[in-house]
Amino acid sequence: MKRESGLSFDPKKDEINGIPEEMEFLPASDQKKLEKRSPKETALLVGLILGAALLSLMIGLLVWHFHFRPDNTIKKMYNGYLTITNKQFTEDLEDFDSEAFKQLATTVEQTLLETYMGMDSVAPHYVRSTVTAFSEGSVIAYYWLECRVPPEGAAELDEAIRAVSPFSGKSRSGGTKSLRISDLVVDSADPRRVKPPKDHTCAFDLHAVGGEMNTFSSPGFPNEPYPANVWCQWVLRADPHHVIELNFVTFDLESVCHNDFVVVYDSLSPIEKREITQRCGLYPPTNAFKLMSSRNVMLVTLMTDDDENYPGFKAEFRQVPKQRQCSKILQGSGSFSSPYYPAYYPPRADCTWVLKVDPPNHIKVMFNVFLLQNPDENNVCKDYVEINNRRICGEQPPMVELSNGSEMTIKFRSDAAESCRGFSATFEPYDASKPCPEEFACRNGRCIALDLKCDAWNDCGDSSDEINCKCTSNQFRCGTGLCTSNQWLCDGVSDCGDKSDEANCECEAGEMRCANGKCIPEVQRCNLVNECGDNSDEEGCSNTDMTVPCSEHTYTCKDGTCIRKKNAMCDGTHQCPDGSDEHDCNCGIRPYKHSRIVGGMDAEVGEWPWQVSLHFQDKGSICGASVISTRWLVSAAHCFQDERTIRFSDHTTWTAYMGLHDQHKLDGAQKRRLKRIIRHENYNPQMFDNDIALLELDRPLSFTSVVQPICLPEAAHDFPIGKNTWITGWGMVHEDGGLATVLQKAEVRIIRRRNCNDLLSGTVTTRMLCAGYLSGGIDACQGDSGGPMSSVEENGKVFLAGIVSWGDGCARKNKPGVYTKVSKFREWIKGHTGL
Ligand code: 4AZ
Repeated sequence: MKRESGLSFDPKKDEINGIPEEMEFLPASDQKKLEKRSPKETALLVGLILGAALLSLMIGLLVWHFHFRPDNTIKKMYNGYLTITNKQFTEDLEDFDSEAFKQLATTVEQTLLETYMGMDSVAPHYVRSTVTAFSEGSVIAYYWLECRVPPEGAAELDEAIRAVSPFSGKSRSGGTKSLRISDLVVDSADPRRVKPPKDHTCAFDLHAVGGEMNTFSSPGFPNEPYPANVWCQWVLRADPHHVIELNFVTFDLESVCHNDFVVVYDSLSPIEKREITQRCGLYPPTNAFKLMSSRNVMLVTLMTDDDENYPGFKAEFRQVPKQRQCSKILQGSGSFSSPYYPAYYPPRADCTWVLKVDPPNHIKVMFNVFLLQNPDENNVCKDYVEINNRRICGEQPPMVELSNGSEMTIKFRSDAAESCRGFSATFEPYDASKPCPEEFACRNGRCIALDLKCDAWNDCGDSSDEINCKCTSNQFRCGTGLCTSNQWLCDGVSDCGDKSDEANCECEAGEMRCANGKCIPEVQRCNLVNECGDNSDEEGCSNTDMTVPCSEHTYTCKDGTCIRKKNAMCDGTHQCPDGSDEHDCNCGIRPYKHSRIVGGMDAEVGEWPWQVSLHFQDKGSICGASVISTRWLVSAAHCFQDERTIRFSDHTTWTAYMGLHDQHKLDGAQKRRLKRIIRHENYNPQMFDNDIALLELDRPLSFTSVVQPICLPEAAHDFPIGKNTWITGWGMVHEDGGLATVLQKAEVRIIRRRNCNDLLSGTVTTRMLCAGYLSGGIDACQGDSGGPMSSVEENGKVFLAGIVSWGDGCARKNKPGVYTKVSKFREWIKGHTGL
């Protein structure tokens, strides 16, 4: 190996007659003695002196080289695995203390050394490789590779190492033993994720037993938090021809993944290309994740930093026989799904389904759940379903696909990393000449009632029911050719889809026109918030001073100054000179992580931790409420309005349940009685105006992962028209249906009050908010009253925008739900509770 030290010593250079030029001779003190020395002796003496000088120079150089020379190289770690095709896996290769392990590891390490040292681009930087494990198939060897390289050469080395395929197809001889090697995968490793190969602390080898469930957990679980700065790993193994199913039963780590995290690999090498998932934070039992390996090994790693240690995790795993074939021919009708659904699909899945029905019928395929990995930055699907020559990935709402004949082929592929929940689908034959008997056939395969065609609502989901319609006199023709109701013109929401219903609108007094046609309050110009959506309200602003004269569009700080940014409270940035906009912000937090699945459906445990169920006597849940502090709830006044024989206003008749998910499991909830009910003094039982009440609890609550307070909006907090918010409750699931047992959630859009009043005969006051879908179908209903309308703000904090109040029936077309506008009651709440 050649090393450039920067200094060199060449004895031939600068010498005069074999003596270095810089060498001086001492003056002779005793001429006689000198004269007595023979020339031979003198030469010997000079030679000795010279030799000693040379030796000390060499030693000095060596000492400098190894101790003091600045090392300008960095350590680079790689990990990978390779397949040895001419060896058979034996059980003792699982044990790194066994002779078999040591012998084969030495041979593989020797082979790796020869290979890397044989590569010009790698050899100068190679330090060592270490085999860490073996697994079945024939034998897979997992290893670390360590290099040292100057920083500027690191990228080149990465490239060279990634490109290594020196073994493929070739036989290499390692002394007397020869290894036939194929399938080499290697990649650079994040230095933080590098556990020294010989570090066996917090390292576990677990082999699944029969079909039994095996458990393991993070150190200390559940009695104490996991330790700081640990690097733990669990090697999970199954018998041949099996795969591993891993389920995290409890999962509670720090919420910032950069600090503490768990990574699961479809390999025994912690190689990024084989990463199934990386997780941190807190997961509710309703969002537990079950992962599958593609072979009979899996690696789980836990890394923690030096602060904020959480309880950790408990996991279960078992072996399941490997699905030999996921490809199938299916006849008539039936269902199919991604492998192991609803567990996450395994990496490297490759399935083809051929569906056949009796001709002349065609095939209708309905995907009910569709959750695949998102496409990459170039919009290319990494995992996908291929149907009708299209590759579909990511998260999709329920969708229908139609065949062109009586046979159809559907493919599913997953890559080697990052799996997801998968999909589930059903199929059936249909008569292509009459795809929807007595109904309208949407282009996307849906069937809808005939009277929904050309009603200015996108009932199909793909707008195919609103194409080629004649717009009536109360309808507007969009740029897209669709018709929309005149009343949605200029309401700040693009109903047409191309904003043509929002162009050429007159703005009201005190409003400004954005470049995209939207109207916003003039005072929102230059407030550092992009209210227009196209940033035109924030362009050309010179005045960056946030303090302005107070108005209903400004935020008032504790010190009395006002700032332009309306929704400044708890938005995560300090704007008030006194910092008061970020005080008291311990609210609107959801400790649990939730899945991406949305829609009008079951909530997850802890998804709405401020939701309260109010039980009246033994009649069960009849109203909802929201937690706003350890002692106070907010609800609707009309829930506490006496009827002829029933005293709803009597606080002793009510029980409040917090942290409740399922009405059949009251035991797990925090149960409180009411000490006091404060109905708004101006509550109007005829008009439902001022429909708000405060409930004081008999005992304070404890905040947990399923019980948390929601943030109260300031008087000037703006929930803009068109914003999507969430409503939740155990109310009736249909207008004349039964109550829900599991908490339900639905997403509704805020509607302009003027438009809402047109639909609800002018009964919507300024203390009310309208929300819903005018096409109907999604709404709050009886039993949801008093419950929260939750608005998730930009920084993820959740604010109580409204309280479920009233409506004309439930989920009817053109009859949005009406909610108490909480911001109007901020001072009233403060006056009664001090909050
Ligand atoms: C109710 O009776 C009720 N569609 C609440 C909300 C709505 C309708 C009725 C809104 O409590």
